[in-house]
Amino acid sequence: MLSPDAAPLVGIVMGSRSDWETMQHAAARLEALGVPHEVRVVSAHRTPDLLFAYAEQARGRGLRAIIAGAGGAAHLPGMLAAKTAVPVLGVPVQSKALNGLDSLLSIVQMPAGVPVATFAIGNAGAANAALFAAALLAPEHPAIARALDEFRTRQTDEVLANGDPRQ
Ligand code: RP5
Repeated sequence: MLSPDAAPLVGIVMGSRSDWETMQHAAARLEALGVPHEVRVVSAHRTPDLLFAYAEQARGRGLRAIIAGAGGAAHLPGMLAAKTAVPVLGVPVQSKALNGLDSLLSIVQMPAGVPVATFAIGNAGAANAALFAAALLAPEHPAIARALDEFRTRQTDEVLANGDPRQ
């Protein structure tokens, strides 16, 4: 187990506090797997200078992945990826107006040369981005690799043990 005080390896950022309801699922997964992480609101539109500073300092501060969630005109993941080579995992937040299709299309359609790994809309995307970040870290962090393997085994066992949906 990595020390809870260890420097963050993963940054979870989101365009607004209102995205936390979704992005908390990423934080919960990282917490459960013992992955040191930080959580910040960083808006592409409302705090662009902070976005640039965050991206520019990410690698030097030891971040190995950035999970970026945003909704609507979701420019945060793409702009982070434009400013850092640290892998950016984009989570489309489910918007009220268009159910997150706007967020998904804003995040996924990056031009060649500036990649963002794009996940499912909403809670599942946030959870999977965290699991993916843990998988990226696993080769260099045996404790994370073990936690990830145990999670997968537990998940499989639970499904196998509850195969009859009538019970
Ligand atoms: C985006 O606008 C945020 O990522 C959020 O999903 C959406 C709405 O933001 P609020 O108006 O709730 O702050 O930038």
